[in-house]
Amino acid sequence: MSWHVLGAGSLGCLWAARLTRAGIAVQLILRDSSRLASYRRAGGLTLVEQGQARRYPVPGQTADDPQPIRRLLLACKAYDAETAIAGIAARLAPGAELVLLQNGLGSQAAVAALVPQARCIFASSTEGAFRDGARVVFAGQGHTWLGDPLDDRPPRWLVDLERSGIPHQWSPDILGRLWRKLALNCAINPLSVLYDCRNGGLSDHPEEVAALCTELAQLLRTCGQTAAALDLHAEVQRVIQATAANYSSMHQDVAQGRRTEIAYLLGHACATAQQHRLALPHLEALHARLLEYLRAHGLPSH
Ligand code: NAD
Ligand code: KPL
Repeated sequence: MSWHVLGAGSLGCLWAARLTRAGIAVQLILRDSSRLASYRRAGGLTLVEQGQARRYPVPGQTADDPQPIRRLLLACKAYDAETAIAGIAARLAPGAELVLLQNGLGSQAAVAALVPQARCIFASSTEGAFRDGARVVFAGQGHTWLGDPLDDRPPRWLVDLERSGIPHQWSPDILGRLWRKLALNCAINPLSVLYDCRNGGLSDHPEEVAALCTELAQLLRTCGQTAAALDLHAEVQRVIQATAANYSSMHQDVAQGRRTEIAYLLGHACATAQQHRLALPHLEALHARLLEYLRAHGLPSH
């Protein structure tokens, strides 16, 4: 059975290349016919691993292709997810399964509501890849957790990921994982943007980080995510040390003038707190400062 991968960006190409070289059929869905034409002219996608570039002639198509979709990896940004799914919803075969690779929270529920006929599997990944012109560079080994909040039975196609050497694990608590990652991102990424520093630079702002962790842990517990709240501050400090030399993904987006996923990270945290009538003054102030910063830099604040 063929996989469809929607989004020929960093993670989409990384998955498509590994599935293809394991002999698994993949179709890459590109945004429009002009992108499809240039993709075909290039002879497929190019993945760079350990300095070695290799081309994979993965077949491409656009959303209006008539081929039914049974297994889809949604590999776009969180803010594009709903529109992207709406564009292919009519092609989903009965029993179709979707893997939602978006960071943060909010887009997965919105997508699932659009396609109630499909099984939506949520993913949280620590793999790292970036685009370098037309090529995609596999920059950091990592792991992907997959899970379905409505059905904890693992899908049979996990064998495809094993065959493809995609490090993964089925998680019975994928929402807990996504919340924990969201909390880490909320404690680190916005401050790294506002102080324009590498993650290690946050060691100079220990009180601010600690106050955010206290509020984020409170939010997680209020949402019933008690395990995700455990030792959050200690993990944030550990991640700051371990990634001290790196710029956070949000910092990289802002530095390169790209739209951020703020609405699905800090925006989602603040909106959820409001739904629970939970006052989180440090988190709200951080959100307001970040929105203002993005506006001042001409970037979308949603
Ligand atoms: P990306 O911007 O590199 O790729 C997204 C691709 O989707 C782009 O090529 C875009 O044109 C395409 N796209 C958007 N809407 C489309 C549509 N309607 N039809 C067809 N194509 C469409 O993004 P990415 O870095 O691969 O990130 C994807 C998600 O994975 C994000 O939520 C990100 O936070 C998360 N993530 C990324 C990494 C990483 O290292 N890149 C790591 C962990 C998590
Ligand atoms: O995931 C991250 C990111 O930069 O998006 C880390 C390294 C955990 C920092 O929040």
